[in-house]
Amino acid sequence: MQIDQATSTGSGSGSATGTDTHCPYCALQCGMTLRPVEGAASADGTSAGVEVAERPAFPVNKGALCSKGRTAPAVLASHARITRPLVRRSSSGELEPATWEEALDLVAGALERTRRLHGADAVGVFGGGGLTNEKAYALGKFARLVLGTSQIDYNGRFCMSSAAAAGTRAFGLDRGLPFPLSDVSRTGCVVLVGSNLAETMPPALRHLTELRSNGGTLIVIDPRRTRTAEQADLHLAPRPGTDLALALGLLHLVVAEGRLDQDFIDARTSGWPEVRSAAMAHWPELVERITGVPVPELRRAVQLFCDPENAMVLTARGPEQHSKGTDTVSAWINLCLATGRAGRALSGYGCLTGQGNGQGGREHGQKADQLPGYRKLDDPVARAHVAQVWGVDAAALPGPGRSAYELLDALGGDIRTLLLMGSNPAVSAPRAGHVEQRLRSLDFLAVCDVVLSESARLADVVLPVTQWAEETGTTTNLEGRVLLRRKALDPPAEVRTDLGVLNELAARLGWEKGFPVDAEEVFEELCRASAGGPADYSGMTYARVAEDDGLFWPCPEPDGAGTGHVTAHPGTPRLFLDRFATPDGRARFAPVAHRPSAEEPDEEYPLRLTTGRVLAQYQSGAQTRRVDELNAAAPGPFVELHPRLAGQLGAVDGDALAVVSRRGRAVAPARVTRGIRPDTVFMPFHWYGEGRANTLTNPALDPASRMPEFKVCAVRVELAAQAP
Ligand SMILES: Nc1nc2c(c(=O)[nH]1)N[C@H]1C(S)=C(S)[C@@H](COP(=O)(O)OP(=O)(O)OC[C@H]3O[C@@H](n4cnc5c(=O)[nH]c(N)nc54)[C@H](O)[C@@H]3O)O[C@H]1N2
Ligand SMILES: Nc1nc2c(c(=O)[nH]1)N[C@H]1C(S)=C(S)[C@@H](COP(=O)(O)OP(=O)(O)OC[C@H]3O[C@@H](n4cnc5c(=O)[nH]c(N)nc54)[C@H](O)[C@@H]3O)O[C@H]1N2
Ligand code: SF4
Ligand SMILES: [Mo]
Repeated sequence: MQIDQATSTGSGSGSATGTDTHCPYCALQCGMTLRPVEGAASADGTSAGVEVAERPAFPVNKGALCSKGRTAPAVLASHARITRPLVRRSSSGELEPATWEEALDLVAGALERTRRLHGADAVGVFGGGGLTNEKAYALGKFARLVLGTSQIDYNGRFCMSSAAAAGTRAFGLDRGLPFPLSDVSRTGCVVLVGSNLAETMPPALRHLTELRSNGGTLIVIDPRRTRTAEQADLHLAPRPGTDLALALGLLHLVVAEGRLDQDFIDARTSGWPEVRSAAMAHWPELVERITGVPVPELRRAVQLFCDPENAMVLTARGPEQHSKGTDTVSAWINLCLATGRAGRALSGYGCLTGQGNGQGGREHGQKADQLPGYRKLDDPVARAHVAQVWGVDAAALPGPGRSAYELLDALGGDIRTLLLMGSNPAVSAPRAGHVEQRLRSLDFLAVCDVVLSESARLADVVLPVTQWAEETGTTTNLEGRVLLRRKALDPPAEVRTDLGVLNELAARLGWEKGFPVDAEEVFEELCRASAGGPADYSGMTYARVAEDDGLFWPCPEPDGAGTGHVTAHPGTPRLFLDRFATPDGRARFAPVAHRPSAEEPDEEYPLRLTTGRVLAQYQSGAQTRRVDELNAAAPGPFVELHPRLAGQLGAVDGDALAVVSRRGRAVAPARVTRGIRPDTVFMPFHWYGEGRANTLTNPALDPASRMPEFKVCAVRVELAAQAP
């Protein structure tokens, strides 16, 4: 395998050879350098012949990496992955190796047949927020043009969609962080709502450590005393699903204690009077009763948040993955607006996006209601613009389709064939037992993946694709910073790129042109398609993105471009400093009130289950469960519970616990800790099998974002077996 030489941008990797690139996993998109190791790829398939070295010049992580990023090359090795197409021939019923010709013909044939027999909307497409911008763009274009289907959505719906909906509602624009992450260390107070950053983005922790050494304070809001909460000046531990009431209670105190920034409210917002009334209805004692957070702690939080000149609220999946996630984020934004902590340097609201391209993946058209450039699919102007870039009539573009869970729920019903690229819903979707059944009931399932995931195992055809280090492409990190991932080594011979797969399928379905294999060519088209949209990339090129540690969108083409006399747009690290992106430039308060979760505890199911992550596993575990070092650190699922609850069950650490919800039953060992509320249990969702957390979760959807309620459902817990 060949290492591309001399691609370093002077990042100070300390190595003459090596390729500067970015981690394949989370939204931090840590910079790293890939270097060849002696002897290149090993004959037994356990090494791909590269190792990760630090890249200290990249500002987001400054060389630091977590164990997942450091060990990512292990998944490049051939024994961890699929290296040949697989097809399920009816004669054997098993997945067997096949040629690309056979595999692609089968997929194209199934897509064509389903369209002919059942109509274009009987074909579904499911994408992922880990796909590069180019792939997300090409997948959306493939669905709308080649397949003509409206039925496309992606796993980002399960991720930050509630924050996106609330951000758009308030600011007219949704970009995870409206400022560079490094600003966090220079504000006065950071409120982290339901983020376990110490495990989910470890290198980001240094910005919080710096904040505190600069005299700032950290408030963490999490039902568990996580590693992140341990760093905090104040930890509030509400019941899962009560953040909306908590935020309203804090706003109530802000009003009651005369902490409003009336000048900011008057000058830069609209809609305050209704929100004020909603807050006044959430007095502290009521909020204590709903959330379980004592009134003195609420008062202390208001003090820490309001005393300094600047402050920030950052939300992650804790408050967002609820059937009221959008309103909950709105409540936190309301708090920022009422105190003037928005639209100013070093103050503001931000969402910590999740997946490697969680931001870009939601901008370029794989979402059910969206066209490239973060445009709306039902906006006639957007349709006309994108149709012109694609060389078709706007009337040819289908309308908006179903959201992720609704799409998965329709499999085997009116959706007969599915193309799955970049997600593993058999593990990660809510009510996963049902979703797995739906996947099995399809006429045809085609999966593009790098490994044989649990979802790929259900497929009729599996197409093996290249990984991060074997291909070039851009991602947009949690700050809205567009980055170039560079190809560092050649893939195994029989593996193709996702872009290559779409190109071949399109050609078989009559589209010889329009689906280039070259990522840079796709990026150029994506930039044109995004021109004038909210997420405008039109002033970007690969060369520009590769310089200066990336470019923040919006980055439009300057006026008079092409004349040779204009300066390129510098990108936009900080948004909203002069005006918000609403028609009148004002941020909009959203009148929201607390409501219960879709499923509250009762006699039969007396406890709340919440779910989340551990440091050493990533998402459905499809990739990280193939890395020995990570499995040693996080070998399997567990049920975290308080000693008091364990005592009631007669359980000790390591005993097998059965967690039962209205959807099903999961079994995993007990992990007893004082760091969790006694009325709540926690399970990580990285595993398949009897410990699969998503067997239990509730697919109740948020009305605005269509986000499922991953973070709370009612369960009972039983002792299944004592530890040997
Ligand atoms: N190690 C690792 N890192 C990852 C990932 C991974 O799978 N593994 N995935 C990446 C992705 S895609 C994402 S989206 C991010 C997610 O990053 P985070 O949002 O930090 O991760 P989670 O563990 O899902 O949830 C965070 C915390 O929310 C708390 N929580 C649960 N219910 C509630 C509630 O009702 N209210 C509040 N306030 N808190 C609650 C949980 O106890 C948990 O500690 O991580 C990214 N980074
Ligand atoms: N209970 C519970 N469930 C959750 C959550 C939770 O907090 N609790 N969080 C939700 C969130 S935030 C998220 S983001 C989802 C994520 O859940 P998934 O969508 O399942 O995410 P991954 O496990 O990252 O799956 C990505 C798949 O695509 C493959 N892949 C990686 N890169 C590429 C590529 O470039 N091309 C192709 N074709 N394939 C690729 C990987 O091998 C893997 O099989 O889970 C959600 N599910
Ligand atoms: S924090 Fe995220 S981007 Fe950084 S090394 Fe870990 S997984 Fe990769
Ligand atoms: Mo996510």
